[in-house]
Amino acid sequence: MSTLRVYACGGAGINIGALWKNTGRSQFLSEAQFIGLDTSKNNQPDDNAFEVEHMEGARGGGKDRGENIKPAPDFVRSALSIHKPGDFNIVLFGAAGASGGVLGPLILRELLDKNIPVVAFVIGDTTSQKEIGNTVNCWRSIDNQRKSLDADIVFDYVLNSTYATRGEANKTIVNRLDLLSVFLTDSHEEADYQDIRNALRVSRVTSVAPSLQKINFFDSNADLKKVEGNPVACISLYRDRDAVSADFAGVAYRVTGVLSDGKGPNVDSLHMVLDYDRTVKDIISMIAEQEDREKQSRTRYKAADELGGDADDNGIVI
Ligand SMILES: Nc1nc2c(ncn2[C@@H]2O[C@H](COP(=O)(O)OP(=O)(O)OP(=O)(O)O)[C@@H](O)[C@H]2O)c(=O)[nH]1
Ligand SMILES: [Mg+2]
Repeated sequence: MSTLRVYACGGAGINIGALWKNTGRSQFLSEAQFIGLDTSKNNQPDDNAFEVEHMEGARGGGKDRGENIKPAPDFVRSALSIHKPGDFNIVLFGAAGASGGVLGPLILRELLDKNIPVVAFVIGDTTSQKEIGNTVNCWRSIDNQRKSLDADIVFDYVLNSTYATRGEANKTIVNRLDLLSVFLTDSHEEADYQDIRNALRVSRVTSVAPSLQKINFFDSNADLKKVEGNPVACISLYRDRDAVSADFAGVAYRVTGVLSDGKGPNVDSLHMVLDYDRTVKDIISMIAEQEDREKQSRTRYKAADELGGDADDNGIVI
């Protein structure tokens, strides 16, 4: 049976990693080994769900991506040498802070460089100017891994700002992680390790160019013909071997399998479909929004009014 490693980075990664481990419903969760990475000791996993490696001497990033950038690559390499990657890996991090948004892409870089199967789970936030800027720069950093390593990047992405509360966002995230874990295993009939591995690196086994590929899930109740965007690969798992069918005809790569006995959600079939490049287009719009906000901010926070008064050499007004 394959192994699953979860690298939970920064505050959001650690919070959500613990929430998933403590409340997730997937039977495949028991295969997962969690480890946290952070620059601060102020985010401990609830119920001590897993151990966290802390960057020595650091006291958090304070949403400044430059704060711990120098020691970050060595910190990541050292953590990976102690907490070895699994057969499959999930890197879970928030893009809007500093720590997760830097450590996450660095772990991706290390694993992709060694051709180790990995999925990024990214949590974005566009509430403040700093968060939108960090989210954009985190995505730029992820895309740079695609470019420099010539690798597909498979990811799931939840934008906090589209949910009314953090709790609601977290519920969606845990649900999607549960679904993801159903696919990151070699325990289903027919869909073996290399099948799943190749679905996560489609450019290595087909002629498509590497891209940032967002995961979408569909079950048998969904109208599969309504799949939007530009699907490039899919893994389809069926409850019944005779039900395997030609869903998603025309994608570059597909894997079919039969859901292992009684496991997975109570559906007739479950599909993980990778979209070729739609998220990049969304992020390009986000960059335009970011530039707009910066323009507004330059006017709004241009200069503060002065209070004046005759002061001595220390600036004290008597
Ligand atoms: N959905 C969700 N988002 C979270 C959670 N915790 C933090 N966030 C979001 O993640 C973003 C980044 O915060 P953190 O993950 O705490 O930041 P960090 O990666 O630790 O980085 P620094 O603390 O700046 O070094 C924030 O904008 C929050 O919106 C969480 O439990 N759930
Ligand atoms: Mg933090």
